[in-house]
Amino acid sequence: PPKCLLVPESHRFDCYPERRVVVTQELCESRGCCFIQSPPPAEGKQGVPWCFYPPDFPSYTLESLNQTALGMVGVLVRREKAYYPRDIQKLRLDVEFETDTRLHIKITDAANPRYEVPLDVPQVMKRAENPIYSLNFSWDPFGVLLQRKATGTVLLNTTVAPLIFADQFLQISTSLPSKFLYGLGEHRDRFLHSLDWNTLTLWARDVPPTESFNLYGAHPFYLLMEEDGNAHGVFLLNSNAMEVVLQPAPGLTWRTIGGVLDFYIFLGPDPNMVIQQYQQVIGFPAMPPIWALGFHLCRWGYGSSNETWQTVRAMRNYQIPQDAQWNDIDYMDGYRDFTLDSQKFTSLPSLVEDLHKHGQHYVMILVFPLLSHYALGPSWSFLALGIFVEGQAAVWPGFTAFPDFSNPDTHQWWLENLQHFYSHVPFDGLWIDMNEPSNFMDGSEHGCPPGELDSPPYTPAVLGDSLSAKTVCASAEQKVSVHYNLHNLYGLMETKATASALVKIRGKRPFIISRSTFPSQGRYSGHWLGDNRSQWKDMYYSIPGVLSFSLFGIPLVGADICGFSGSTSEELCTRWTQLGAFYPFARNHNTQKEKAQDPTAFSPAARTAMKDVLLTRYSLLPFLYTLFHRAHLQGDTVARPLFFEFPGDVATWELDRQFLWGRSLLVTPVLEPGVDSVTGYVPRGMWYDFYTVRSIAAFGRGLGDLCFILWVGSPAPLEHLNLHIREGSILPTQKPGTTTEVTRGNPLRLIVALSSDATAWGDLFWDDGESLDTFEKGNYSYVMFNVTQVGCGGEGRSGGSMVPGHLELILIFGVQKPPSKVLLNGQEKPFSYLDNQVWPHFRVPFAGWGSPS
Ligand code: MIG
Repeated sequence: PPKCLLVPESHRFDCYPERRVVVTQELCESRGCCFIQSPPPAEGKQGVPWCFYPPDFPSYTLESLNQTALGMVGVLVRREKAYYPRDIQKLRLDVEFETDTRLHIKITDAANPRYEVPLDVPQVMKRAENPIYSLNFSWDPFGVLLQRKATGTVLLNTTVAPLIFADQFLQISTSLPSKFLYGLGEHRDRFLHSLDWNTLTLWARDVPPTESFNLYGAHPFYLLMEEDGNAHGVFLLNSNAMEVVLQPAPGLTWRTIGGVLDFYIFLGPDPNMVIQQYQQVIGFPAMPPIWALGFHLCRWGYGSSNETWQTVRAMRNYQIPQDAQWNDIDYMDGYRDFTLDSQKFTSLPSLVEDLHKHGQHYVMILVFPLLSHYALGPSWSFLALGIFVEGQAAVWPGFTAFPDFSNPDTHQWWLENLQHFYSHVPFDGLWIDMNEPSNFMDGSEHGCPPGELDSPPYTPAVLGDSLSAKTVCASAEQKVSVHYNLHNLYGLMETKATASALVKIRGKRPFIISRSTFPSQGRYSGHWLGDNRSQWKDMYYSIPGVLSFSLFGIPLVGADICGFSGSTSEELCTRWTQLGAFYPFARNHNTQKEKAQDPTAFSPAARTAMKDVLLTRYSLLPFLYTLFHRAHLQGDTVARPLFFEFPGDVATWELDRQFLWGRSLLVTPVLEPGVDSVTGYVPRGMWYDFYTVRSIAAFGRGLGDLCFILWVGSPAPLEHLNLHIREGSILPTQKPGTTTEVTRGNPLRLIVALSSDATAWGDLFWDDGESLDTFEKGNYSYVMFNVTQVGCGGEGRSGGSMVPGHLELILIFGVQKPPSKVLLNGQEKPFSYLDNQVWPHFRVPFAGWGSPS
C-alpha cells in the first residue's frame, strides 16, 4: 500500500521482532503491518525490518487528562486489539513534574495492579516550579512530546510508532534528537553505541563478555548528547527481560515483557548533571573504605593458602603496593560456600592475621549458587523454610538451591552463616560471583514447566533464546514475585543482604564486588567487568566498560588486570597494569591453570614498571579518595569520559580510549602491542605532563569552531604511562607507601597546575578511611585549595578531629617567571625554581591552616 512507501527505511519500526520465524508477507499483514523487503544486511548485522508499522497502526487514545498536585493523570484507551495476548485496553498515565530538571512519566494498567520493581525512589511533595522542559501530548494516537525549553530540541516523540501494552509485551518507541547515545548495560560495546539497527538486550547472564550478548547486569538507562552539547538521560524503571532497539532515524524502542512503563527523564543540561540527577533517583554510591582503592591481587587456582601467602610475601619483598589479597573458590571444601578446605587451606586464618598485621586486607569469594549441606543445615529441610528459590539446579557441588534474597528470612540466615565463617576467617570484604544467578544447566534438572512465564509470547533476544538459559526457571516462585520479574534483581538483592551482614559483622564500611548489578547497586557495592581474556582487544573494551558503569552510578569498577582467561604476555600485562592502575577498582585476577600474572611473576624491568605505576596510583590516593567522596555526596563520576568536561567539543563525544579522573587527570594508555608512542586527543586548554611537567597547549575545538583538532603523539616506552594534568587544578597527593595505610600516614603534597591566568582549584576529603557514615556524622575534614592572582589559600570545614597530617610540599606548574620570594603565612620560605615550576620546600602542620596566603 502507498502508505507503506511513505515510511523511509530509517523510520521503519519493527512489527515482527520474533527471530525464530521467517517473516513472510502473509504473517506480516496478519498483524496489519507493512511488508517491504530490503537488501539483506552485512554478515552478523541486523538490517532494516521488512515488516514495519504503517503510520496509522492502531494505538492508544488519550481520553482524558487532568491536573494533579504534582502533574497530571490521564486515561489511555485502545479500541482495536494489537496482536499479543492479553492486551490491556485501558491504561493510566501518571505524570509528575518532580523537579525543574526531572520528569516522571508512568503508564500502568488502569484496572489491575501489576508487578513493579521494589526500589525505593524519592517521593516528591511539590510540583516543580520552573521546569526546563515542556511536555505535550498527542491525543490520538497517544504520544508524549518532550522538549527542552531553552533550545526547543525535541527529546522524546513517541508518536513514531504505536504504544503496545499487553500483559507480556510492552513497547514504546521514540525519536531521538541525535545519534550520540551511551549507557544501556551491561554490554561489551564501544562507549558510544551504534544506531545502525542495533538491538541491546538486558537480561542478567553469566557469559564471557562478547559483543552483542546480554551480560551480567541490567541497566535500562541511557545518556544522550544533543547536537548543541546539552545532554539528557532516560531511565526505564523495569526489571523484566527487555530489548532496546536503536535505529538510524535516529530512534529507539523499549520492548519489555513485563512490569510497567515507568520512566524518569533527566534534563541535565550537561552530562555531569544528568548522571547526578539519575543518581538522585537510584541513590548515590557508597563511600568505599580507603583500602578498597589500593591494589588487589587475586587468582583462581592458588593451590593452597601457603601458595597464596607466598605471593603476598613476594609482593612485599619487591615492595610492590598491595592492599588486599583475595581467594577464589579454591579455599572451599568441595566448592561449597561457608566451608574451608581443611587440607590445603589450613593456614588461611594465619594468613589473614598476617595480612592484618601488615595493614592489608583479605577478600574471599562467595559463589552463587554454591551451597553446602553444611550451610543448609543437616538436611534439605531448610527448603521448607521457603528461603530458597523454588527448584534446584546443578553447579559445582552437584545439586544446590538458590537462596531467595527477596525474602527477609534469607538475610538472617545469610548473616548467621557469614558470622559463623567469620569467626574462623575474619575476612574484610566479599566478592559475590555467579549471582545472575548462574546455573550450569538450563532451568533445572527437568527443564522448566510449560506455561507463559517460561515460554512467553515473545522472548527478547537473550543469549540462548530462552529466559532459563543457564539460569533458573522464570516460573520459580520467590517471596516477592516470580523469578520472571526478579531475575535481573538477583545480584542486587544478594548484595543488599551481604552489605547489611558485613556492617553487622565488622561494624565498618562494607566492601563488596558483585558480578550482577542493577540500578541502585552503587549504594552497596562495586563491580568488575567479568571474565575477560588476556587480549589487547579486551584491554581496550575495559575503558568503555568502566565508563558505562560510571554512568550507571557504580563508580567502583574495573576489569581483571592482565586478563582473566588465556595467557597474558609480559608486554600486555605491563600495559594493562598501567591502565589498571587507573581503574577506580584495581585488581589483577587470573583463571586457574594459567601461569602466574601477578607483578612478581615478570622480569625485573616489567615488574619495576608495574610497581612504579602502582606507586603513582598510591601517590594520588587523597585525590582519588576525594573523587569517591564527591561521588557519594552528589553523584560525580570518578572515571570520567572526556566529553563530560568538554561537552562543547564534539570531537570528545566518541573518545573511549582515554578517560579522566575527575575533571583534571587525563589518562592515555597504550592499547596496542609493539609501539613506543601513543596518540591521544588533548582537549582545549593547557595540559601538563604529570612526570616531566612540560606543558602542552591544545586548542581543541568548540562547537562550530573551525579550529583544528589536536591529537598529540607522546612517547610511551614500555615503562611509561601518559598522564596529563589539566590547567587550573590542584591535586592533593602523598608520598606513596606499599599500603594505603602507610600512604595515609605520609605528609601531603599539592600539585598545582596553573591555568593561563594563574588560577587553580582543588579539594580534599579526609576521614579515618573506614568508619561508617563519617560524612553523615561529621567526622571528616574537607579542604578547598585556591590559587588566585592575589595569592593562594585553603579553606576548610571539619566536623571532627579528623585532619590529615602535614603538608610538606607544593609543586606549582606553569609559573611564568621566577618569583622573588615565597611567603607562607607572611613568613618567607625557601623554594627552588625549575624551568617553569616553583618548588618551594616547606613543611607546615596542616591543621594549622586557617587561611594561609
Ligand atoms: O565458573 O570462581 O567470573 O572471576 O574466577 C567460573 C571461579 C566461576 C567466574 C568469575 C571468575 C572466577 C570463577 N567464576
